[in-house]
Amino acid sequence: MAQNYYQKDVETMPREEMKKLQSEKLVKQVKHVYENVAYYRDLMDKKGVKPEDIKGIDDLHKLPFLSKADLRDAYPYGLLGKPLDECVRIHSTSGTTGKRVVAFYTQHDVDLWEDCCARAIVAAGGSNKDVCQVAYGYGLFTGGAGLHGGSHKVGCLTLPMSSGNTERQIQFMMDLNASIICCTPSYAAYIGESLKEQGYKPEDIPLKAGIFGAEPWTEEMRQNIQNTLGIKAYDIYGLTETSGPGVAFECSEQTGMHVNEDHFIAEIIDPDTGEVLPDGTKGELVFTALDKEAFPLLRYRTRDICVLSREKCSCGRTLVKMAKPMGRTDDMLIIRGVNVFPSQIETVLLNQGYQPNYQIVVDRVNNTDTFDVNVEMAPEQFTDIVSEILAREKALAEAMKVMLGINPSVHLVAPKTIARSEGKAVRVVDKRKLI
Ligand code: DLL
Repeated sequence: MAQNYYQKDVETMPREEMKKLQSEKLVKQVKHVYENVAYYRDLMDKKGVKPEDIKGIDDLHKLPFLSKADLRDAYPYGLLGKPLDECVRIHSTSGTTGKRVVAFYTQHDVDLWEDCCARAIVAAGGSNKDVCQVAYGYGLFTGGAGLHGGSHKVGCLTLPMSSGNTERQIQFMMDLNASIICCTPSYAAYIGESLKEQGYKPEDIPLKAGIFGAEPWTEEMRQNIQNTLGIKAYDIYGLTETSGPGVAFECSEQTGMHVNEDHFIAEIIDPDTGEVLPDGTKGELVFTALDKEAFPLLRYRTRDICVLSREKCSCGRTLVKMAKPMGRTDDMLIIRGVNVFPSQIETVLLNQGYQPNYQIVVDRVNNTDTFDVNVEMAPEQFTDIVSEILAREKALAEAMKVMLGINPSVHLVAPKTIARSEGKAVRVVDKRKLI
């Protein structure tokens, strides 16, 4: 397959050259941060590190980490690297946990961020011949603005739909021949479901590709979306703290996301000790932003659990690849002493022919954890025969037991009874107040 790049020189840059570029940028960025961000200067001083100690990326490990707690401490202006009159934009995290993060951007920051999103769109086959439907939320959330900007840069005809109003999404998609859609994977699955209900077959749908991210999704979910919409589904990763989507993006190989290493250095660390782990080892993902001016985070701990790989990619990009995040250091549920990731439940459901419409409800009764999984039946799976429902619930619970090591109570519920999400799906309701 012919490969398309948005910025070929950096996307295919030889490793040694990339290391040199990163080193040069890091030295400059550390100086910028030390001189302009008092909060981080204090952290460096406490660790006894001076900007002169950082001579290149081999010295990166000497720098202190920055965490979400620091962002909270410094809220809202404490990490600003530029005066407010040089900033042109604010975005904020939808916050998977805790208090919102507020991020600032100069025009230069917006520009580079949009380049990163443009790389993702081009890698998914996008060009100025495409109509790109942006169905991530617009507003404080970074999804809409990021992909919108990227779509403009590529020259796509941009449909700024924002999320929600599924009927209108479908009408515009069909009438205006949208060929690329950008939204959360759960919303893509929902749009697919709605199209199917309206009698559309994959071959009737003009889409050819989707760029999905902002929440965990499994390979099974990818297959599911690809089949219902008749598209190639590409993953995209990012977080508000690092500008938004586009820190990493998938190419035609669909085996992990290339990190835009000219702008971000990725590290994997042991979340308990902070020790840097070698490529191929699972740990917490840490990013250093090399070019960000207004909100220039160094060694930011994402809490995402991930693996990096430097295996050669058939797309020709030399950028390191990150696997799909495998959970978070903080979203992992511990139920009756067992670690449970929502993605494991999703894998079981999709393997057993269910849609990924489910909700995990955890509670504590008489000092014992309860663990319920409500699973929606698709219309064609629906039955009201009690013995049939009980047998299916039992089969699902057994499959989850094999995957997790503990037994949930599975409840099959009628089609369309679990609230749909236009943004990130609420997969877990944890009623145990453990903290
Ligand atoms: O979710 C930015 C984004 C928008 C990414 C659109 C991709 C597409 P936040 O709201 O700050 O930013 O949430 C960031 O979401 O630390 C991950 O835990 C999770 N996340 C983001 N992308 C993915 C992905 C946006 N592709 C947090 N797979 C991150 C799994 C993801 N998790």
